[in-house]
Amino acid sequence: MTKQQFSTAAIHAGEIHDAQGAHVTPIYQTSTFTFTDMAAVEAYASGEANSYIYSRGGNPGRTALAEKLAALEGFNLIQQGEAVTAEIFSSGMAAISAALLGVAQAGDHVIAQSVLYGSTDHLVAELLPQYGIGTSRVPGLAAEALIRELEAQPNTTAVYLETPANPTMSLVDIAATAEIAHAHNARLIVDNTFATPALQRPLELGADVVVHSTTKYIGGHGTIIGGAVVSHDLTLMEEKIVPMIRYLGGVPSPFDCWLTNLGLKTLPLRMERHCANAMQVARFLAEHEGVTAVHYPGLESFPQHDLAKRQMDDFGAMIAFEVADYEAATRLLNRVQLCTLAVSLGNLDTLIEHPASMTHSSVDPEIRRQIGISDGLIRLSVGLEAAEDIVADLAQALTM
Ligand code: LCS
Repeated sequence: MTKQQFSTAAIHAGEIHDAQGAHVTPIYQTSTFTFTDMAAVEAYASGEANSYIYSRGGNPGRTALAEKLAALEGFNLIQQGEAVTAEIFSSGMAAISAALLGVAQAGDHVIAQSVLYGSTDHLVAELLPQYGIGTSRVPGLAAEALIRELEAQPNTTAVYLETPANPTMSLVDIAATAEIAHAHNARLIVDNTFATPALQRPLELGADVVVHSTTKYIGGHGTIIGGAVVSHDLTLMEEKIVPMIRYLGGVPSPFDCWLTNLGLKTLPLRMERHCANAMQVARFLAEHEGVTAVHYPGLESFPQHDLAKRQMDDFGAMIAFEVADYEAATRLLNRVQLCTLAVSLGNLDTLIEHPASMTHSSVDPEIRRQIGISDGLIRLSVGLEAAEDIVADLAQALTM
């Protein structure tokens, strides 16, 4: 694959050019769709005509976005003749819960890595067990420990991971984990929100299902909440994932799909600048005496830098770094001016936050300490401003 072909797919895949000649996929702001007569109803009911009937089940703009995202996540697989499909949800959490409930039912077991986005952590630790799905955690999904846990829990149907993980940036080897999961009849689900398909395509590395919070880089502009499930297991998609949106109803609005589709077109271009800026910011932080550690996969000092080079095309724009303690973090976060103190990530603007009090406040403090979310940990989503301006803002905020 070339970057040019990927960019072309981002712009053109899935686009609707309708009967009126609209150049850009229109917004189909309608809850229901009309049938001309009973013959059209019969054609729909028999599966002969694949028409839209009601926007919870499907909407053309949602289909367009799903096709574009599937074209990118499955870029090389599709070129090799495989089919990849996607379903778009009203939030990343709706997509993640659909994927997990689609792959694991009551009596089954899910194994997840220990570092996860706070709400995913809550879903795995608290909610799934309430519905009869057992869950356990294996730090980093380290191969030997994962195999032991799979043998101890033979009813495991899903292994779940984020890489890079929110917020510590720790990585998991997708190909190696897929192989182990498959050898134990479990599926691998990967949250690809931080990397995006522009930098990492887990399906090509052996994952069965990719999930996204499209709220982040895919939407790209901080205007929507959305999610997606993507897979080359068409039976799983049709029989397990599609019913989750149809019957649980986590449906995105036509306008949100339209905004997300528009954002996704520039993903490859944005990620180039995001990554270049992040590298400059990470190098600055690594040399600053007020910073005790920098966790960025692009730095040679990052313990999993080789893995990052192997499974990612570039290193992304999320950086975690540490200052001495809560007081030092508070000083920095009160002083930033260009960087905005806010949760979420992947926007055009640089966002900065304190995981222990914000995104990961729901994680038990003792577990937070064990998995590396210290009170001095700060998470930065490096935006598209001039890198020099981001560095200058952090430099003034870090002054003692
Ligand atoms: N997966 C990851 C890796 C995330 O970072 C988030 C949200 C989600 C899933 C959930 O997606 P949502 O339902 O919000 O679309 N992460 C957030 C964060 O770090 N700050 O605010 C939200």
